[in-house]
Order: sequence, then structure tokens, then C-alpha cells
Amino acid sequence: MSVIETPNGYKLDNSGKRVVFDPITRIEGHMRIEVNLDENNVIRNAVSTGTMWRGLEVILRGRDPRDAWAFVERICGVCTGCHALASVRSVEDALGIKIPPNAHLIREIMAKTLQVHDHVVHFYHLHALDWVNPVNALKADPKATSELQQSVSPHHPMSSPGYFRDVQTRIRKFVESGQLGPFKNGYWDNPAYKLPPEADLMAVTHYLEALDLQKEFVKVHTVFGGKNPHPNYLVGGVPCAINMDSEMSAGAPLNMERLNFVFARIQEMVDFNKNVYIPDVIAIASFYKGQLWGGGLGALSVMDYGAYPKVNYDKSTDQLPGGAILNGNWDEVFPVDAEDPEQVQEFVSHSWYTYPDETKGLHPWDGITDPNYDPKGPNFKGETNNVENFDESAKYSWVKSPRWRGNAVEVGPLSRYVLAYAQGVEYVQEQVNRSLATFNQMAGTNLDAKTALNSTIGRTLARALESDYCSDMMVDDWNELISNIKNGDSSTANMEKWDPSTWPDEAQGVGTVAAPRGALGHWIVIKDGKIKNYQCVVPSTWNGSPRDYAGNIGAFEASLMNTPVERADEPVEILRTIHSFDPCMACSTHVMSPDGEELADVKVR
Ligand code: NFE
Ligand code: MG
Repeated sequence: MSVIETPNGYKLDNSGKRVVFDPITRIEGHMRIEVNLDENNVIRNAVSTGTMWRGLEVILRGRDPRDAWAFVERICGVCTGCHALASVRSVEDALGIKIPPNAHLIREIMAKTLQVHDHVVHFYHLHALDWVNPVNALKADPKATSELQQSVSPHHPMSSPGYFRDVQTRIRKFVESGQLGPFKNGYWDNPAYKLPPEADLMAVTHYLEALDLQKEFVKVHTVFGGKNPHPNYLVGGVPCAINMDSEMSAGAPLNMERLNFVFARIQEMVDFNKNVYIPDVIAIASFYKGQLWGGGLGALSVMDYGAYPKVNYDKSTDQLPGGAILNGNWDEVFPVDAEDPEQVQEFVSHSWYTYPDETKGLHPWDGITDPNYDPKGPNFKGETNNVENFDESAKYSWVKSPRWRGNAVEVGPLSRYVLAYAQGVEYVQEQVNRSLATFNQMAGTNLDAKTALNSTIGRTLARALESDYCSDMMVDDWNELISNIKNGDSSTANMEKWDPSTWPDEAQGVGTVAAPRGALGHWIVIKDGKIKNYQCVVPSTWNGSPRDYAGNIGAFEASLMNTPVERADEPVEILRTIHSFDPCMACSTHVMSPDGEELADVKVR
């Protein structure tokens, strides 16, 4: 093929060597990346494929809308709870149900806890090994590691030479046993790893600290929602009662002891974000300062619905305001309305689904989920699913292609941070500017916010900053909740419209959530008390989307374009950039190959 220029400005050239990575590991779900490398090992064409299908939207048809949250919550155990939240919001929107302030605050604390938990686990347990070499940590001097720790984060209490020596001994035993466990099969001799041993030891130590703490964070969900993963939700409010006089016991109402327990977990999140997570991201980034690729749509074409209103039902009080920015013009933020059929549309011209007219996108209220697995590729012989290369001019993914007014946009913490920065949110501007100043000082660079953020590292930093912001916001939410209760308001649910006899014959609604990976929306159509149509448009669907009808490539694909690769058979750079989105293909397709057939040869490294 000759070079194709996409409407969103990328020059795709598939003439060079085609390399297939399948599966992409350390993500949720099943995903494949194909790239073409030119003679200098620079990526000149990128193809992103979701290789699983699940069908939850189809399962929901004909069910009780009040039960939908419990089904859709099982789309994913990673962003657990966010689908349930989007679902109850969509039903409440359709039926005109307003939840009490306490229910709003409890839902906010649960959503922000999810954000912190998901971001911390993503950075330390899914993403860090793209940057951090645990084998190299064996060469570190524990005393120098302690000095490094104290210089990047003076307030973190665990920083003595003895502490790092103990961790190093644990890693050495691990390595000498020959059983590397989660650290097996890394590309540990690849020159793309740049950290000095002390930074590697510091980061691996925090990997272990984060592993311990994350199981504490999620206890917030168990207090308010009974369990984690998949805490309980309720149309009309939250399924927990408040009674300050109650005794502690399983199933008892929330009392002060439980609320203080929640506050202690929030404080742990605040401390970890400020003293460990953010300093680690900045310190690690400073050693990769020359590698600012991976932006793609990144900080340039972004979208979010807006989240975390100070006052519920008042979008103008969103602490992370929504909007859309196109082509890097931060001076113009377009308003976003999930209900507008012209704005949010899903295309399937390159996805394994059928629409009556695939030249057009469909708004989710009119959305169709009609699977049509039809792999095409140069080596596809018609009797096997073993496709060597997909043909990106045909259908090539289970992921649909959502677009905002026809534009491919990126969603996620970076998008929310660009939108908040551009719209003057002081907390965010201060956080970004301060982190950037520290980074520039450590790296000896002078980058501005747009340049720095429009990169793989920028995407990773934005996630850490969002985690920090969420933990601070939760302190406010908690205080407000306590103050409401002290003022005599213990209401947690509005059950006025629980009975379907109070519902109109037909209604439709939308629920949006700032999910950890980006903008999440659920659209519901209710008829005669049952679900007539249900569509989820999920963050990783936006980011992992294949080409649309007009030929725009999606955010994963765009982010890989023009990245130089150190070794063609060791895709560290590809993993870095793709992992920086924290892809979740279980969410993005929410719809497995029906017969469970193998879609491609899988080599796990
Ligand atoms: Ni399965 Fe999810 C998030 C949702 S997918 S993780 O965040 O919604 O992008
Ligand atoms: Mg969907």
C-alpha cells in the first residue's frame, strides 16, 4: 500500500516489517497490537485489536432496570463499581429520581476510592515494570537508595538504609531461587531501561508497599457496599443505613466507628499519593526525559463528561469539568452533552458487528449490538481463525469506534487533566505546574505543560495527580457527610419511585462516570417496566477503537505512531505507551468468541 493520510492527520505506511504482539500482557482482557516498522525501527502504522466478545448489553434486554447495575458491574472486576454507578445513574435519569445528599457523598467516596485503588495498582503492579528493572535493583547501594528516597520524598517514613537492605535481600532470594514470579520474562537486558540501581530498588520497594496498602484502600467499599470487588448499589441511593447509636456488627447500620475507619483509609490514600506515588512518577520520569513520545491524541484531542460535582445535579460545580478539545487548541473547550445524538456515536465499519448502514455512527440510545465475526487478512484461508495479520482496511476488532462529533478523541485521567487545566481549575493547575517544575529541575529541562503532558509519561503523571486530587476531595466529602449526619440527616435513599407502577410507559436516560480509564456512559431505554435497549460506551472502547468509517485512527493507534523502538522483537516501548492508558479490554468489548476459539497464535513473553 502507499501512504494513507488519515483525516486526523496521521501518515500510515504499512510497507515496512509487520510485527504482531498478542497478547499484550499486564492488562485486563485480551488485546493485540500489530505495527509496521520502517528501516530505522520507527513505528509507521499501528493496528489495535480487541480479541474478545462478551455480550452483556444483549443479556440485559427484557430485564428489570433496577437489576441492571448487578449485571453490568460484572463487565469488569478492575474498575469495579463504576459500571454499577453509571447504571443506577442512567435509571435515575430516565425515571427522574433524585438521590439524597448523603447517598451522593457515599457514592462519591466509593468512586474516588476506586480511582485511587485502580491508579495505584495500575502504576505499581501493571505499568512500573515497563520502566523499572527489579534485577538491576540488586546492584543498588541501600545507603544511596535511602538518600535518594529522602531527597524525592522527605516525608515518607520508610526510608532507612536498613529498610532498603531488607527489601534487597528479599529480592535477591527471589532471583537466586530462579522463580521470578511476576518479574519473569521481562526484557531486563534491554538498553531501553534507564534507571540507576538505586531508583530501581526504591521503586520495587514501593511496589511491595503498594501491594500491602491497596487491600486496605478497598475496605471503604466493604463498609458502604458490603464487599469488593462488586460492591452493592441501589437505584435511588445507597444500600446502607446510618445510625450513630448502632452497635458494631455485620450488617449493622453505619456508625461513627465505621465512618472513622473510612477516614483512616482516606488518610492512608492521601499520604501514599503525596509521599510515594507522585514523587516516584516524577523521579522515574526524570530518567526518561529524552523520551517524550507516545502522546498521539494525548493532550490534543480529548473528551470527558465532567465529574465530581460539589453540589449534586449541578454540572457547573464539577471539580473535574467536562468538555472536548480538538487538535491541541486548549483555548477552545466545546461543551459535551451525552444525550445529543450528534455528539456521541459509535461506528462499526472496522468492528465485528453489523449495522444496517455502516457509513453512519449510532447514538447509544439507538445503538445496535449485532456481532459479526469476520476476520480478514492476507493469511486467512476461510477455514481457520488463525490470522497472521489482520487487514485493517476491513473489520479487525471486537471494539466499536466511538467518536465525538465524528472526531477520534482520547479519554482518561490525562484528558480530564487537560480539560481542567485549560478551564482554569486552580487545584489542577497548581498540581501540574508544581510537578512540572520538579521534573524540569531534576531532568535539567524546560518543558511547558502541553509538551510534557502530550506523551506516555504525561499520561502516567496525570493518573498520579488525579489519584492525589481524589484523595483530597474525599476528605471534603467525608467531612460533609459527618456534618449532615450531625445535623440530623441520616437519609441514604429515595424510594418514592421504586415501584414500577409509578413509572411512565417509556423513558430513556443516561448515566456518566469518570471511570479510572476515562469517560464512561451507560444509555438505557425502558419500555413497560423492562429494559428495551442498553448500551455502554466505555473508556477503553474510545481509546482502543479501530479506524472509523472516515478512516480516523483511535487513541492507542495514534499514540504508537512515529515511536522509535530499541529492539524490534522486544516491545518495551509499545508496552510503555499502551500500558500508560491502562487498557481494559473486558470493559471495552463488554460483549469471547462465542465458541471460545483461538483467534491467533499466542506467544507470551
Ligand atoms: Ni475494566 Fe473500565 C475503567 C470502565 S474500561 S476497567 O476505567 O468503564 O475502560
Ligand atoms: Mg458498548
